[in-house]
Amino acid sequence: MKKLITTLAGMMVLSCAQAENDNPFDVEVITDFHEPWALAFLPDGRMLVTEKKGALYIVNESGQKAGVRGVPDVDYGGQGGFGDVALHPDFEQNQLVYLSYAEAGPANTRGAAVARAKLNETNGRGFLTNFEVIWLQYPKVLGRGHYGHRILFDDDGYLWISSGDRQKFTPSQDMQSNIGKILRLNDDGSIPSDNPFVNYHDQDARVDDEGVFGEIWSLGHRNPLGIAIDLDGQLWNMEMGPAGGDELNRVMRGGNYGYPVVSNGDHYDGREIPDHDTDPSFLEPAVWWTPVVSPGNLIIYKGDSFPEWRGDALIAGLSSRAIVRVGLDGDEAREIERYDMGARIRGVFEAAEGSLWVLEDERANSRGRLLKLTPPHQE
Ligand SMILES: [Ca+2]
Repeated sequence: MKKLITTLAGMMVLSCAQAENDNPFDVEVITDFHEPWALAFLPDGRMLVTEKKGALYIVNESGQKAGVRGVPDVDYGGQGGFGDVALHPDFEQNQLVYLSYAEAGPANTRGAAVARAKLNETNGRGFLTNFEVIWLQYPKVLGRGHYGHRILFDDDGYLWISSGDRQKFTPSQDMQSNIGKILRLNDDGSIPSDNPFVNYHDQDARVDDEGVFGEIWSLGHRNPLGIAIDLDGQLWNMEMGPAGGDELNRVMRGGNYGYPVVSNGDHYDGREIPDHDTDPSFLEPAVWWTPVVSPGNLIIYKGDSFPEWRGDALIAGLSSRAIVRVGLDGDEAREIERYDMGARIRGVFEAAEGSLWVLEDERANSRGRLLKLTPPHQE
């Protein structure tokens, strides 16, 4: 009888907790990290997780971690450090992983880098070999903000990189810089011959044939922290706006999204930036937010565990401390629902079987935890 009462009391506590937080998923705390930034799933269901200070872990589904040796030196500070991790589409054959990170340059400058390396495992110990830098943010500049540096492979094997404006504003419109752009590369870092600006020097006589414009897919971005491909194969990006004006963009080949010329936010020092609707020569966001979401990353949900969410965008929210669900319909998008997570959310990631895994930020009272979200248990 005593045991039954204890169990009932436990159930009451559980149902009270659910009443406070009526999110449509169960949350399991798996483990925690120091400033985790990104997560990628290995074919066997284990995960690679980066920590911003410069560590890479292999983590199993119950939260056991093993450090991976051979990671690059990262320039940790401000928004910089270790960034994203992604697997080559043929990882099972070539064991290649792709990593982004902030790299120190001369005279206190920095820039994002993307490298690939072979992930080896011997007796449960992971280590990287064949390390090769395949992309650099150009130019390296002062400051420690707005690296962007999310990386993504599409179904055709192209490598996408989101490159933030490094808080320098005007390079987002400069075709001889890859800052403030979304870039499309081959898996070895070379430039696909069908990229939109490969022959840009022929189109614009003021530009010589030296430069990075061949990498550029779209421009006029501020700090794109999420890139994802929808069920129709369309690329979307989610970027931090300035004071107001976070943007979800349907990323079009050769598109110019207007930063810093137009934005639905304004400069932090109070100066206005004309809104998007003042200049139709730039592409407008599909959705924008003031007050901001502060995106950590973006995925498009493709699984079956949450069937109503299939095809929707899920945005990890830092200052909004939430996961934001956005419905996509052709070139239209709208926020459907927002799930309060009670912590700054750095990333949301989908496992092969459709469960969702979440990395909290580690700052203020957010604890850097790895969470697993599953459909609620039926009563
Ligand atoms: Ca504005």
